[in-house]
Order: sequence, then C-alpha cells, then structure tokens
Amino acid sequence: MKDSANLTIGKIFYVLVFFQFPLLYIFHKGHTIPFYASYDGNYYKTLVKELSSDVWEFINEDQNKLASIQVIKQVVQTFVMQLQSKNEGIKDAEEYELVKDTISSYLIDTALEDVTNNIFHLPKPEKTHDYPENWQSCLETPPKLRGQLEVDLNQTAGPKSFSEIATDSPALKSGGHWSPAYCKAKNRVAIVIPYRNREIHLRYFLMYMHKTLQRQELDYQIFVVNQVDDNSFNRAKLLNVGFVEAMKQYDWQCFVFHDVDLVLENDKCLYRCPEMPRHISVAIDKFKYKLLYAAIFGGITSMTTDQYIQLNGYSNLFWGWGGEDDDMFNRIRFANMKILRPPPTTARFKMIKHDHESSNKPNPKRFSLLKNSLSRMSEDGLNSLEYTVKAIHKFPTHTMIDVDLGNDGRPKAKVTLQQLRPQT
Ligand code: UD2
Ligand code: MN
Repeated sequence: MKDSANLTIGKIFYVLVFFQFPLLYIFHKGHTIPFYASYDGNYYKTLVKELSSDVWEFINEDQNKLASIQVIKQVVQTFVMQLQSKNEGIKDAEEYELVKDTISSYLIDTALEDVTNNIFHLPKPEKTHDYPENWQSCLETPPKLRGQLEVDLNQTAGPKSFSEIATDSPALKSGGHWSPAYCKAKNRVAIVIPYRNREIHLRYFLMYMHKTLQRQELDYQIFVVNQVDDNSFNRAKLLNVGFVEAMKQYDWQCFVFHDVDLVLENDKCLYRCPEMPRHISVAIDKFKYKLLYAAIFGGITSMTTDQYIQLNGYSNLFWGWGGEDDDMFNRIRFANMKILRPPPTTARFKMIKHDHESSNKPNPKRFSLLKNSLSRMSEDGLNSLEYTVKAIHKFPTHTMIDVDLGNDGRPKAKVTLQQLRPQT
C-alpha cells in the first residue's frame, strides 16, 4: 500500500502511453508521401503503434501469451532507441514497411525465444482435483449464502483455538482443504496468506473464513506461508512461494492472496477468479469502508494461475513494508490487463487492529523500485524465485509452509526450475 499518493504512476507509464493510447491517431495519416518525407518525431510513434498491434496480435494467440512481458519491454526499448538514434526520416512508404517488418519480426523472435528459454514452468501437481468427473457442477449462485455476517474481532476470550476451529468444520481434509461433497465445485481456489507471528489474527481468520468459503462452495485450501528466517518481512516473495508450493500439490485454477488480518463480512463476495486480476478488499472498516486510492492493490487480490504466470508473479525485491502491491499494479497495467473490483456493498471487510512489526519497517527503497517496475518485470518474479522450504505442516485447518527467503534480495541467475509443467 502506498503511504502517500504522490507517486506519479504517469511518469512510469509515459512510454507505454505513447503507443497504447489512440492519442497518436491524430498523427496517423496513412501512407501518404508527405508524411514520410520529413521527420518530426511523430512518424516513429506511428510506427510503434502499428508495430504494437502486430505484436499484440501475436501475443494474443494463446500459446504466446507468456511472452507478453518480454514483448512489451522490447517494444518500448525499440521505440525509445529509434527516437533517440534516428533523425533522418524515412524516404518512402516502401522503406517504412521494411523497417516495420524488420522490427516486428525481431520482436516476435525475441518473444519466442523468451517462451522457450525463460518462462516459469509450473510444477506438476500431485493431484488434479478431488471430485468424481461425473458429478454435476455446483450452481452458479451458491444457495447457502447469507449476505451480511456478524464478525467480531475483539472478543474478550480471543478467537477459537485451532482445534476448536477444526471441530467446527468436520469435513476439512488434511491441510485445511475442503470441497463440496454434493457437487463439482466451479472453482479450485488456493488462498495464500503471507505470514509471520500473527497467531491471533490467523485464528480469527480461520474461525470465520472456513465457514464462509464453504458456503461459497469452493474447492479451496488455505496456505499460510510462514517466513521463518529473521530478515525483514517480504510479503510479495512469500506470495510467490505460496503460489509455487500450492501448485505442486493440486491443480489450482485461481489464487486469492490474502492479508491475515482481514475478515470478509459478506459472503456474497465470492472468492473466485473472473477474467481479469481483481482487487477484492475494497471496503475496510479501518478506512471507513472507502477505497483508499484508486490504484490500490493491497490487502486481498485474486488472479488466475495463467494470469499470475503471465505477470511473472510478484517482485521478490520488496523487503519491509510497502510498495509490493503497487509494483503488481504496474505489472498488470504493463501486461495490458485490467483490474476488476467487486462492489463495495459486498466486498466489505473488518481488519484486526495492529501495529507494524519492527521486522516490517517501511522499505525506504520502495519508491526507487517502483520507478523501474517495467524493466524488472521479466526478470524479477517467479522466474528468479529462490527459497528454502524448511517444513510443510498439514494442520487440520491450514497448510503451514515454513520458508527461508534468503537475504540478499537480488535476483540471481534465472532459475532453471526443475519442476517442468506437464505438457499434456
Ligand atoms: C497494507 C496492505 C498489505 C500490504 C502492506 C504493505 C491493505 C489492506 N493491506 O497492509 O496488503 O500491501 O500494506 O506491505 O491494503 N504480516 C505478518 N507478519 C508480519 C508482517 C506482516 O504476518 O510481521 C502479513 C500479514 O498477513 C499482514 C500482511 O503481511 O496482514 C500485511 O502487513 P501489515 O498488516 O502489517 O500491513 P498493512 O496493514 O499496512
Ligand atoms: Mn494489516
């Protein structure tokens, strides 16, 4: 979360704005001779606009989607390079087409190379799903939803114990996994919680959220990613670890990344993954149920498995409090995706009151990191993730992954993840 709204995202986006938005259109007069005859800067913008539509067409083909990050980077770099180094103009339409084709094929080749060499490969899940194939799908609108719920996060006796929570949900399978026993869940959802030393929060969370998620008829599991090293907290890297470790176990379609201190107050806000990444924690009591700022992406978010891979996950470089969510916001914009939000009438949350831990001090580097979200995107994330799992505890109410994140905070050589995605 941004602590002040003074970051001008516009600055970061300005290059993209040049080729993505149709402002340029006014310069684009077609292939008329006068247009090519003299260089006034606009020609290059037009070229890049045309290039980008070729390139976008290419990456929109399904198998090439994963290349988009690299493509964007290349388009922008080429554009800037062209603007800076060339100033003599192009003599005619023929030369224009030639330059365009050359750059297009260069971009597409680079992207293809990226797909084959440098993408993040998903681990093969142990299990695909839990229900028999011939079951009927659950209903589009789960019938047991209640709407507004009573949530009290200040109980004198504190939250229930883990064992009481488990007793309340007898159908929970090991590791806090649950799926409806009467219909085929529409969504397989991994809930990933970045965590260190917040047991009371976790118990409140589990005490309320299991019941809610069950009424939503999800095939879900709660993964608590517990940072056990003593370096400063790294929320975003924990989310990447949660993603990879969860994918090793089961074929999740959808990920909900969830602060441990937020509890949903209305079960009609469904924890599913729609067609675009979603910011879910829209209305929080602490902020008077108002969105803090339009570009906020902290708290709770959801992304499909494919979207998360396409974005290269979160950055691994945000140690300490703040900025990691804004960096993801930038990634989503750069990848030409939109951010959805559920309506504030149902996306209502209570937040447990807390201070900031001394191990999670505001990260002074967050502003400078946010200036180069784009250039880091293709090499800082899932494909550079390194960590050591110390233990995986499958408790009745949740899976706790103890992880050592290391401490250098710098992306090392590209990970050759041994766990290749099954090709079938
Ligand atoms: C805001 C964002 C949060 C994140 C953070 C900046 C909202 C509602 N929340 O939260 O998503 O972007 O700013 O990094 O916009 N945690 C632990 N142990 C720790 C420290 C953190 O478990 O010692 C986890 C826990 O899940 C917590 C989350 O990290 O909810 C975010 O940390 P926070 O709650 O201290 O930060 P906050 O409330 O400012
Ligand atoms: Mn918090």
